[in-house]
Amino acid sequence: MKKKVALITGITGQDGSYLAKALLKKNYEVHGLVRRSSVHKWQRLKFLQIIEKLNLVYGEMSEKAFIQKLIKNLKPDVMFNLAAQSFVQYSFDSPAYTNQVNYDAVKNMTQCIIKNKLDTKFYQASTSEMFGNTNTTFQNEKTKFRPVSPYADSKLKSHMLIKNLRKTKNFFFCSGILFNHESPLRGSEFVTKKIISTLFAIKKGENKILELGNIYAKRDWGYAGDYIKAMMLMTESNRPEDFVVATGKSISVKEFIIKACEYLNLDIIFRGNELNERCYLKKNNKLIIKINKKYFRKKELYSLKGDCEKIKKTLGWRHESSIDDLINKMIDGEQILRKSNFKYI
Ligand code: NAP
Ligand code: F7E
Repeated sequence: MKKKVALITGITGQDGSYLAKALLKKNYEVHGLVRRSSVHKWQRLKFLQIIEKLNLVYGEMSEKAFIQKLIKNLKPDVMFNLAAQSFVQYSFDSPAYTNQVNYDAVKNMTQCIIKNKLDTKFYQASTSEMFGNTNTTFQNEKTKFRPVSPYADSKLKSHMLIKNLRKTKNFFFCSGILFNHESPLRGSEFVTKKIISTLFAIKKGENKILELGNIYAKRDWGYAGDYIKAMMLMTESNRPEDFVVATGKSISVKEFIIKACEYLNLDIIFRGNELNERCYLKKNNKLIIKINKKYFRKKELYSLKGDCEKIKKTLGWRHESSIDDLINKMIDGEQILRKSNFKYI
């Protein structure tokens, strides 16, 4: 039987690499777009031992003609658009670039599918950031969007484009509104990875201080492996729809730290408040965490908690890993990554 062809943009990222592995396991022919850089940044693909099984092509998301030619020639059965300038904080300083990668490229790709009447199922990586600061405890597909960052603005534009094109043009375009999902392969600037890798180093006796911004922000953190399954279910379905993907539980950055320290057996105490809040090891009063203004955002999204009843009922998806499982996986993963000499540079 002919293999199904999948195209992943952002294949070198956290989600792209796990998704590529999962699709290969399902016997897909997997193609991936990678951008050129002066050093290869394919560490995740190497770590997952899948590089040789992939068809990788160099390209830049903002090159309209190139991207359209790639899709037109390959005619993938399914396409996962995961490439993005995905770091919220960076988007405040680079809004135009963020919009180019996160929105203009989506316009170009969907235009190509429509113009060439392709049967390609198109998955768009939407995000809980689009909700912004809502006044609802839980956010679902019906919640009003109030984005607070250029990243969220760009993603919301793509989300609405996908919704409108699905309605008016009748193509298989869908979006997953994914809440934060993490893993040992999470990018090093995101808060969970930053916390786990620094605390792990401190546990190993390294002399490090973790510097953070707003530790009272709350997020609904899930395990990336579970969220990849949701993306696949959405594209395997017969009907294109948008779905919220979340765990339904939310904790603060500070609570995440406390849980990680429990798992690492680090006995800690917090003292002080606001910019002077600090965290010490109880046994020797050693400072291990302090607040640094530079990690605060121009506008903060204070709290998110997802209601994913729709995907549970419609596609039977549910998360398997709890927040505690996620933290355990990230800490155990840190050990494995260190042993295999995994580095992001
Ligand atoms: P990630 O680790 O930051 O990966 C982003 C990917 O996009 C990388 O492969 C990156 O390439 C690629 N990319 C960025 N700019 C590009 C450009 N101009 N041209 C070509 N490729 C480019 O992100 P992730 O966490 O896997 O997230 C995947 C997608 O889901 C993103 O669209 C993100 O916005 C969205 N999302 C993520 C979460 C989450 O919690 N993880 C939640 C909701 C939505 P390099 O490796 O070369 O940098
Ligand atoms: O921040 C606070 C920060 O950068 C989480 C992306 O995948 O998920 C991610 O976006 C929270 C924020 O993730 C630091 O202010 C405190 O409130 O890990 P983050 P994010 O901004 O939620 C969404 C769903 C996406 O779509 C995005 O692509 O933690 N925080 N101190 C900090 N954050 C960072 N990065 N660094 C700190 O030192």
